[in-house]
Amino acid sequence: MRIRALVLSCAAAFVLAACGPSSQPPSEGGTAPASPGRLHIYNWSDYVAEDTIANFEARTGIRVVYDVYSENEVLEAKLQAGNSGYDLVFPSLRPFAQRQVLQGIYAPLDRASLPNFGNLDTVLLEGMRDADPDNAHLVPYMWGTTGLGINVGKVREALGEDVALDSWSLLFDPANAERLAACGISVLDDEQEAFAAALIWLGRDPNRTDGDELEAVQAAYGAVRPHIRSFNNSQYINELATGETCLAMGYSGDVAQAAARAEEAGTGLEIAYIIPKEGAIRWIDVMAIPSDARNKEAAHAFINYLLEPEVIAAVTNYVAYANPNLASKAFVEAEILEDGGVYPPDEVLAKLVDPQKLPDAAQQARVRAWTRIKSGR
Ligand code: SPD
Repeated sequence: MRIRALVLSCAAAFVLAACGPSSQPPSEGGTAPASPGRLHIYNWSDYVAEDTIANFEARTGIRVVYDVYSENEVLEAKLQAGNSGYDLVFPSLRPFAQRQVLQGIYAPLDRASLPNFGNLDTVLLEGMRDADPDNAHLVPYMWGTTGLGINVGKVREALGEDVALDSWSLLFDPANAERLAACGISVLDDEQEAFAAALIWLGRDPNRTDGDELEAVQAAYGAVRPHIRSFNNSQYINELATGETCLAMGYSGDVAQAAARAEEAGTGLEIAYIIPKEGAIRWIDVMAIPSDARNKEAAHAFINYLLEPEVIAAVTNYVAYANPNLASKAFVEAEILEDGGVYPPDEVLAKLVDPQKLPDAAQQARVRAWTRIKSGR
């Protein structure tokens, strides 16, 4: 996958326009009957290169059963129920993996089986230690941001040629949303991301819960809810690529993949990714081995394989997400390394916020409010 970076007129907004391949084959939410000698993996959809799994199988002889999901909550429900059948999973660090470590859901890593662990960025590892003391259970896989995917032509057609494509106002200003409704607006069905986007747009701290944040977020979405066509975490990739949606709250690499699919299909659509000037969430997804995994040895072998610089660089080149493997940078395509939507420059990094684990009651209140917001009540 080759990613081309275009910096928009606004200094804080970055665009990904891309050309290249597309989706992963496995079905979503499959069950995983445990089977010794096989490795059962449960990962986000659209999150490995086309040959990542096949190359591992060819090299090791281990058969991989690979299922995908598009919501942390789906993974968490399976892990908390126990006996998920999975040997390796990929939760987001905060609050999910952090909470799951506290719940004893993960086995400690056997560092002796991970000789490639030293390739990881020690600054990022240090920053994970409050969630996973001594980095004992979690290995960072990819990180990214949550911003806006934009069909540049259609948005300009609706809002004017000179519209600044640089702000959450494209979504939250009711006048904009009303004019974009006809070409299609989608929002992530992810309460953490949805709350953070609205609070950041309002100039507030997305991790605060002690004020009127619930009311403020409900009011922000209430004003634009009639103009939002759908809430989803993975269909928006194709919807952007085919022109069904013109504005999507989305994950950085997923929007780049939409741009790639549009270009590959010869649609002539320009799909851009922006990190809004007001700021955005920066998240980290990690690898972890459930305590009840049957094939921990193969899980370690797969993690160590993904820690190989050339292997993880190939994933980044394909999915357009940044990886935390410093040694891999030599193998990441220059266009991706230089793309501010994938590896944001310092002035943009300074505007990114790491989500924090919220107090339980506040978290539950957000989940309930999000359900109300989506239903339009
Ligand atoms: N297609 C891969 C998407 C990965 C997104 N993970 C981050 C979720 C943070 N809420």
